Amino acid sequence: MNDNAAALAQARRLVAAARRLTISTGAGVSAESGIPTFRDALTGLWANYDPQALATEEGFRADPSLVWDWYATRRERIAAAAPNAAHRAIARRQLAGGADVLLITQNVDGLHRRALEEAISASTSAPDAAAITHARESIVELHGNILRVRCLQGCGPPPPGWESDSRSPPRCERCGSPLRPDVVWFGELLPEHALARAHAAAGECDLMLVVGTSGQVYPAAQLPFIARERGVPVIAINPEPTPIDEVATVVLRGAAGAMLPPLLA
Ligand code: BV8
Repeated sequence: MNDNAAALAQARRLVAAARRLTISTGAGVSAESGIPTFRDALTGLWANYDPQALATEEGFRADPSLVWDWYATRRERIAAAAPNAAHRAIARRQLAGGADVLLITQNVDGLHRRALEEAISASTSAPDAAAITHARESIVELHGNILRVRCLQGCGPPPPGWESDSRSPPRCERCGSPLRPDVVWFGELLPEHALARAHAAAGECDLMLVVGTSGQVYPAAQLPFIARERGVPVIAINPEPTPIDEVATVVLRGAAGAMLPPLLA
């Protein structure tokens, strides 16, 4: 048996034995949907900009139209994209019962939610309403969601909608400030509730699956280390080596879309 086949067999045994499975995903899970990861070379206009400079409040205040346009371009790509085999394998697992699944994602593209809704609609075994509600509530978007906006001044709740085709930020109807993407920028605190749920998931799971993340961005990158310190097995899936391999019980060297369907079937 080659290394990956042996690793997959070991990982499948761990998944079969798990009762509280936490899955932590990064941009690599959306790569096969055509959504560029952060470390991919940014194409076109963005080739000259560092996402860690654009994805900041300072970057937005310095040039609101440039940053708003970057997010508008990303929203357009996401609208044209579809969940891939990795998202679908996770969504099926969320509905399958057996292990309780908590999905913690760094991704802001909403593709896990779309995959879950598609799995619910396509499900022939009609999961019961409680399982569907539980699955929908078990997706934690650590860094927000690019499809939502909020007032830059935070004067009130996010508006229900906005002119999405504007190439510069629309204004808040209450206070006139620019609207901003409802995502967590570098240098900003994560939503307290989301971070608390992620830490609880790492502290209570009996297996952690980490997929498609370079493990560079904190505090998300901390999660597998928290699990490992508790003696909980960690499975890492990535075509490239990352710091997470240091704490992984099993490393599946490959694409999420290829590895997750056989692992989670
Ligand atoms: C915070 C939303 C308190 C916006 C994002 C020094 C040391 C440690 C930490 C810090 C430090 N200085 C500053 C910090 C804190 C900072 C941080 O971690 N910086 C890093 C860069 C060092 N963190 C923060 O600011 C966080 N807030 O800590 O508040 C604080 C404040 C100030 C100072 C200290 C503390 C907020 C972080 C959230 C930022 N917002 N997104 C937007 O999207 O526009 S982050 C964004 O980038 C993503 O959400 C994601 O988190 C990250 C990208 O990481 P990945 O998802 O891993 O993607 P990446 O491209 O890196 O890698 C893709 C991987 O996929 C690769 O490994 C590749 O091999 C693999 N892959 C490719 N194809 C596939 C695949 N895998 C599987 N299948 C495939 N097909």
